[in-house]
Amino acid sequence: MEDSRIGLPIGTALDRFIKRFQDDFPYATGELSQLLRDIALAGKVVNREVNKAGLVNLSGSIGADNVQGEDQQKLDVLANIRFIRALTKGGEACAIISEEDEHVIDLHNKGKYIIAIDPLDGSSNIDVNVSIGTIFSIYRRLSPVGSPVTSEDVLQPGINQVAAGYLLYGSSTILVYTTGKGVNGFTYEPTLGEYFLSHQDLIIPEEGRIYSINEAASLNFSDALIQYLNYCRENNHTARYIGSLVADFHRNLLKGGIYIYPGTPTYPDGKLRLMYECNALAFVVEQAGGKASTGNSRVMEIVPQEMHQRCPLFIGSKAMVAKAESLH
Ligand code: AHM
Ligand code: MG
Repeated sequence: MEDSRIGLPIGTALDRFIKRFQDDFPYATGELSQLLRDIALAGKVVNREVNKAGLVNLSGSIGADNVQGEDQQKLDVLANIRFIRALTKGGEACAIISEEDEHVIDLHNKGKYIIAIDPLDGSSNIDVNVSIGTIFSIYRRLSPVGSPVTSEDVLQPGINQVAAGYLLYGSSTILVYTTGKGVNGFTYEPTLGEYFLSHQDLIIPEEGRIYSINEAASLNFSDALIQYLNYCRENNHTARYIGSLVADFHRNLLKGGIYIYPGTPTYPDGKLRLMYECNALAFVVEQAGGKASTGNSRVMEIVPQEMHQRCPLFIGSKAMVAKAESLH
């Protein structure tokens, strides 16, 4: 069995992997490791809820809108509760930004870390048994520990992330994350209740054939984007669009491809949220050798003005994103 760059083989339990990574940092106190464990644990709980949703009346809408004006699903709300509870308990996080909460959740404690999270992404796919996911970013706070959390702590650019990743609740459940030393994926084994290293040192193919975009919106696409999509069609590419960002991203990460959610004249910043959707996947893709762009500039360099800010996204194989960018 081949060893990963970190020196652990396929099948290594997540906990052992996290511990090994922590040992690489002589002064690490284990808080980041604990946060990753907390996210993994909440992921197990959400995985269980997602799997039984059709049986226990967890499908469907709760009949209210979230801060984005979007219809909240029961599982959106439940996943939000599960993750916030898990991130609050350990005391490592001092604040949480969630897609489901209008304001920053200030935990008023001595935690060092800020978490931005989309607890359940692609929620329009819940009721139809299509893959959905959780996306998370972790930042170190800038102001002194113990003082009130400031807007500078919260509104940090993606380049400041110390860890980021996602859980994909799909045909199997997988946790993929980076701490800035490559990307690794851990498949969940439900009968053992444990994640095991299954995808080590993930590298996205530099060139790919898959393009993922909601083409129904093409009447509002820029000339540059229409030109890029024509280029894809003329060059033997293939279209795949699930409508769950995590699932579309994960497929393209493994196979090579580009995911695009553009700005349009009506919605110049597109639909996706910078702080808990775009930045996390941008960190993962860059660590895997890929690229994440707004069409003009690097996603991770944007300094957020507000926590629910949106951002156009071109993400995936480096050559494909560069080609799309070159036409803009
Ligand atoms: P959500 O956070 O409300 O689930 O919205 C984000 C989702 C992404 O997962 C997906 O890629 C996109 O919205 C699909 O949007 P559209 O239906 O406009 O193509
Ligand atoms: Mg979302």
